[in-house]
Amino acid sequence: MSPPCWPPHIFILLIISLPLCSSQLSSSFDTCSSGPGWQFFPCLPPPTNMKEFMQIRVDPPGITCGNPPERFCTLENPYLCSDECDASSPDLSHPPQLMGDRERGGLITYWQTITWSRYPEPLLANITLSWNKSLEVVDDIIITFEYGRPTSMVLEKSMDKGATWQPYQYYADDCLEAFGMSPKQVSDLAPTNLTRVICTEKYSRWVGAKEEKNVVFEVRARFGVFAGPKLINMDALYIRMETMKGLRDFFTFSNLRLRLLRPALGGTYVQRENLLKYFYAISNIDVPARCKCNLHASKCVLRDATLQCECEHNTGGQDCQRCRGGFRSRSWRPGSFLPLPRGTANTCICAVSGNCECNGHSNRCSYIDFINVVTCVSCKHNTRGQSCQYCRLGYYRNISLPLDDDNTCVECDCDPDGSASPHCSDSGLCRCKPGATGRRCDSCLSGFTWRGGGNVCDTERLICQNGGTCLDFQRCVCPENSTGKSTPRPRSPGQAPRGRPRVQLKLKT
Ligand SMILES: *[C@@H]1O[C@H](CO)[C@@H](O)[C@H](O)[C@H]1NC(C)=O
Ligand SMILES: *[C@@H]1O[C@H](CO)[C@@H](O)[C@H](O)[C@H]1NC(C)=O
Ligand SMILES: *[C@@H]1O[C@H](CO)[C@@H](O)[C@H](O)[C@H]1NC(C)=O
Ligand SMILES: *[C@@H]1O[C@H](CO)[C@@H](O)[C@H](O)[C@H]1NC(C)=O
Ligand SMILES: *[C@@H]1O[C@H](CO)[C@@H](O)[C@H](O)[C@H]1NC(C)=O
Ligand SMILES: [Ca+2]
Repeated sequence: MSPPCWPPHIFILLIISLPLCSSQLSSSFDTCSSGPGWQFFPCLPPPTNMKEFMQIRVDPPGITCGNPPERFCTLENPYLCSDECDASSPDLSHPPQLMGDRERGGLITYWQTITWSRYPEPLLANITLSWNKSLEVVDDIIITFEYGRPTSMVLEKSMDKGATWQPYQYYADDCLEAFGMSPKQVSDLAPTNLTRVICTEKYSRWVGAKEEKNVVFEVRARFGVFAGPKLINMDALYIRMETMKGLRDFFTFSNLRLRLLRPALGGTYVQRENLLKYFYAISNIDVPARCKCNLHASKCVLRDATLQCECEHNTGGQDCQRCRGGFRSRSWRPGSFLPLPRGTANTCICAVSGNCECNGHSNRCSYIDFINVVTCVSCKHNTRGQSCQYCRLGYYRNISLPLDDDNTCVECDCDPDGSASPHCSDSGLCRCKPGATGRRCDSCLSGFTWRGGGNVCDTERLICQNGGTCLDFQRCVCPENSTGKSTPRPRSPGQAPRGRPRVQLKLKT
């Protein structure tokens, strides 16, 4: 079934083998949006390499090489400075988008900066990656440097689309010297201090440019602190995600920034006579993450060039961070992984907030989880239906009045003797017995008279007294000066219907 909804225990494993959700799920796991019980499964969009969607910005202006064209050499061949960067030549330019492109045919493409020719002024560069969407990292962020990794850099993140920033991890060949921090590794972290920001020396030392190109922000190892080194016990991680303050936020970001503070040196000091071999070059940035949808969506789509959760559970907003209109009878909550393994949807529940949901005929509604439907309850003014949009049986719509008018449903008022049913058509026509006619079936077709139980009078029983005569079994025609029981008065409006004086039936007794 689609859309795919990922059961929690394959939260990580998906990234390892990226199976198709639908074929991977056993039948006991259902999708978010269809089938009984859908609302109980944790809804998560699939993990994606978010480099496909990132906006890249580099600072300061002019940091990218090639304008004007420039020669450079590499740390492996420091005296063969014949390579050239030229922004105007497609083959020799190194623009920022080459950090996020898909490389084909083994050809490595990379962004490259100007060289450190202004030494000792520091060679600084910022790379800001923006998604304009809250994301949750699900595996290691890997930045691949060509020609050596920086000896000093900071990875920062923003959770509010760039308004505020915080450090995520420090990297230096000497943490104490560069940042005044003692060097740590993720393996030094315990469950209690997993969200601590550390400085690591693991990715900054010079070991030969070809061998170690990657700078990593370790996500898998952090998950492993709870789930075990092979991430077998993911339940433990989910429980922590729910219960440990700040843990889910730690893995959440909307922007990342790399602050490159000192390039690879290829040795212990800077060779002033050959500054053309110092620069930064990044060929790839992998950001495996998923849209943060607060466990209310199983899909995330690009809409108007912005990632957007396809919210379920009556939620809305880019991150499904609020209840949809009409569903605000209790405050919004994120979905929960607990209880394992199914989690809790924390669906938003309906509330009639104005006249629109129930057409003004009810101020109560009920949400039926099972079929994901909101229904108005106790429709007034003779209405019925999911939004009180129909007339009750025995009533019909007065189409010259708006649907939300109190008098929009008019009683059919079908004649009980002339009609085959008390219900009428949408236009108010009653269904007549043979011989009867009129909207209400309260008249006789010509050639027919009221008979049987409906007869008012007849000649045999001499019901018309004082010289009155029975006309058409319907009424007594009285002599001029005579009134009385058996000389019926014309009925008054609003009483029994016109045309057949029902009251006179009493006379038979
Ligand atoms: C990089 O960003 C930081 C933080 O906003 C700022 O202080 C610094 O000046 C920026 N560096 C460059 C080279 O733009
Ligand atoms: C960022 O996302 C918001 C919310 O979806 C949207 O309104 C805005 O236009 C987006 N901004 C950019 C620059 O794409
Ligand atoms: C985290 O806590 C553990 C155990 O309490 C401790 O050994 C370790 O040094 C701490 N790590 C950091 C980075 O503070
Ligand atoms: C329908 O509504 C109009 C406008 O109020 C009214 O004039 C008319 O009598 C109504 N018709 C019925 C059958 O009640
Ligand atoms: C009614 O009129 C008839 C003749 O026209 C008369 O015989 C009779 O007495 C009158 N009855 C009454 C109650 O006035
Ligand atoms: Ca590339």
